[in-house]
Amino acid sequence: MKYPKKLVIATTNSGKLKEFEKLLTSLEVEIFSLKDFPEIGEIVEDGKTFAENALLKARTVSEKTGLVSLADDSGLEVDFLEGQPGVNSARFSGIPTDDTRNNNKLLNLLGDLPLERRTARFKCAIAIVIPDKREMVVEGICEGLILKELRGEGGFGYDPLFYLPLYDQTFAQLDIEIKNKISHRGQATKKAIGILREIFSSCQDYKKML
Ligand code: ITT
Repeated sequence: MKYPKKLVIATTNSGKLKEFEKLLTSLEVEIFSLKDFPEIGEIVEDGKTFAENALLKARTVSEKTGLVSLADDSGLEVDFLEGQPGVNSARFSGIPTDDTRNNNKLLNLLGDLPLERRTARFKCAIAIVIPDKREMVVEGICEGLILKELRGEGGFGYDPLFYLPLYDQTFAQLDIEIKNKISHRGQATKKAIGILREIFSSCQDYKKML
C-alpha cells in the first residue's frame, strides 16, 4: 500500500508541534497538525493511560483525514503526588488549560518539600496509525526533579520547573537540540522514526501523488 508522504501530528499544542517538526526533519515528509484540520474538533481523551489516549487521538485523525497520523500523549508523574498529574497534566488546574496555573498548583502542592524528595518523570506515548488501520505505540521516559521556583524562558508546560541535575538546567533553559535528545518525547520519537521510515519507504514523492 502506498501512502502520500504526509504526516498529521494529532495535536493542537504548539509546543509539542515545534518539537516534532525538528525531531522529524530527517523523514522528509510534509507535516500537518490539527490546526490544518479544524473540522475534526476536540478529541475526548478519556483513556486511563498515555498509550490509550495517544491511540484515541491518532486513530480519530487517521480515520478523518485518510492520512498517516502520529499522536503524542504525555505528562508529568510526581512521586510525592503518587503519580499525579499523569494523564491529567494538561488539565491539572482545570479547563481552559493554562501552563502558569498548572505550574503554580504544582508548586503549592509540593510546598517546601526538599529537592531530593521532589522526584518526577515525564512520560510520552507516541501512537502511529495508518489508513489501513495498523496501529503502533512506542514510549519514552525522562527523569528529573521539580524545582521550588520557575527557571528559564523556553519550552512549554512544566518545562520551567523540570530540573535535570546532570545539566544543572531546567527543560526551559536547555538548548532545544539537547531537550530533543534526552526528553521523553525525544526518546519515544527515536523509536517511532524507524517505523515511520518503513511506512513511507514505498511512497513516491508526495507531489507526484496529488
Ligand atoms: P494535544 O492533546 O492536542 O496533543 P495537550 O497539551 O492536551 O495537547 P496532552 O493531553 O498529551 O497534550 O497533555 C500533555 C501535557 O503534559 C502538556 O499540556 C504539558 O502540560 C505536559 N507536558 C508534556 N510534555 C511536556 C514537555 O516536554 N514539557 C513540558 N510539559 C509537558
